[in-house]
Amino acid sequence: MAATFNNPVISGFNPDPSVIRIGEDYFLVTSTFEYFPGLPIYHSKDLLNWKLIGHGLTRSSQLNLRTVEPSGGIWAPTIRYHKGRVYLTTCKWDRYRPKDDERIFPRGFYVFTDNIWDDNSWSDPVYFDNPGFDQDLFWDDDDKVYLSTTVRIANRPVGSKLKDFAIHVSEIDLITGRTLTAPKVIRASPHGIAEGSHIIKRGKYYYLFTAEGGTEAGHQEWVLRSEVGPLGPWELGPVNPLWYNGTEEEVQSTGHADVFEDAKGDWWAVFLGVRPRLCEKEWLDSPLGRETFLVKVIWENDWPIFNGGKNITIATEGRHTGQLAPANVWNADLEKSTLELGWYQKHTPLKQEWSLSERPGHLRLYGSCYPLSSAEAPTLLLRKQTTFQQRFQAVLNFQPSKAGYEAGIVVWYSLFSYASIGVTIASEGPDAGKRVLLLRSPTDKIGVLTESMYPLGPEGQVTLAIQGDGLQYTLSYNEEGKDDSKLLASVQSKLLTRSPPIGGAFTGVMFGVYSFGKMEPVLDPADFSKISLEAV
Ligand code: 6LW
Repeated sequence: MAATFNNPVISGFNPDPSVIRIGEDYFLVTSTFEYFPGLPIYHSKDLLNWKLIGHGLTRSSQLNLRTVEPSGGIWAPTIRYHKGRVYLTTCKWDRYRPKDDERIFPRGFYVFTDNIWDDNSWSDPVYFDNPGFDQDLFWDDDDKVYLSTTVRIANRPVGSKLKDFAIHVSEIDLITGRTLTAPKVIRASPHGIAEGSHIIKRGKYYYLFTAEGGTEAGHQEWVLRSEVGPLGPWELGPVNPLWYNGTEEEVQSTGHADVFEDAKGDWWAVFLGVRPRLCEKEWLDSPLGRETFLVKVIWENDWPIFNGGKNITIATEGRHTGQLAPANVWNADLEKSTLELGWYQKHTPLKQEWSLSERPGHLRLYGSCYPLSSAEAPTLLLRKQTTFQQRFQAVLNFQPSKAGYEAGIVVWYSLFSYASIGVTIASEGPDAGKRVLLLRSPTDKIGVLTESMYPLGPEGQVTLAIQGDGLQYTLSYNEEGKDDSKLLASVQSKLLTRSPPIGGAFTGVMFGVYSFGKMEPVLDPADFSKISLEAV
């Protein structure tokens, strides 16, 4: 029997993967949308075990996300390696994609480094001239560079059956990003936007991979090839889509693939997929969002076959073995003076509002004036949920001296959708002036959260916990000196992961610690210790 491994190979919110090989090392990048830092880079030696090693966009000169809506910001990247230099291309939506607004369409850019291991070595952006999203760079044998990207067809004939958004290619001057040849449509699809383009060359053929049918239930991967070059002519493969995972399968919405050769000459593809939850015969969105999958690719008559021509399942056949089980527990390292990799902020922070050195062993937050529902960057540090059954916990030391000062933990989907438990001072009601626990949870109406208060002792630390089981999250707390932990609420995961009223739903659930004051900064530090994420 062929060796099998488990998909996804990178779990939790990690869509639109793109990969390169440098010698025997593989580097993979995924999308980050409204979160900062942007473009996580994962490293692997065996394609199965991936470790986060850094990010491509870590400075506000590279990525200044202000009030961009959910799922705006940084979209599908491509990573490529050419003559010792690594390139990352992407685009930044300053708003979420406005359906018909071409006035603020992004132009895309690349950053580069000669040392992928050093986060600080990535360049500032070099902008392209062509508008579009899902940028891809291809170097031909003569070193000409081609940019492909998805944008609306400029002069689409009225009544055309082809979708309006199509893959366009231009030759560009790489140094300046300037367009040298007018964007040419190389793939327009009759059944959905053509996007997620990646061009590669194998032997005498150029291959164009595209994602079509939208990135949800209809998501598919298509292939074309050309003997001439990136400008075509392109011929459609004999089997298209390459596969299609339907809406009743354990893995769904698969597509947006990047295909590559390993150090031994075998071929593979990474792409995104989701693992919806089946609950009483209803498929519910996965709280983990779009994750990174891997399958083997073989070639027949110079056409690729993914996964032996079979649909994608969690147990996947492939030659690789040696996949390690993911670590069960992650304990935040609070002894260092810098934050570990894997913490994200919503939007680019205006300034640093945390400290790991002021109180050793504690992550100290000085909350800003932005509440969690703010369109700006609140004082909120987030980590991706990585398995369905997972518990996020932290011990909070917080003595608020004023009503409106608050600190706590959150299970987060977007500024419209989250559940939090925090310590604050009640401004009204029976506990006015006293320290209380404040619970916020989503309601049937997206964007509207309910608040409820629970009495708390005047001082002492509180352990806060949020536990997910794939379908719901329970929020609980335990006051210092008390034996039992108290359950505060259960929140259905489907309430959390609904599409926001403005913006999109391309992301996944994260857990986080936060602090904020009501229209003023919090002068009392919120000290978090024993922060952990544990599979349960
Ligand atoms: C990605 C594009 C898409 O760039 O989703 O709906 C975007 N289309 O392919 C974000 O992942």
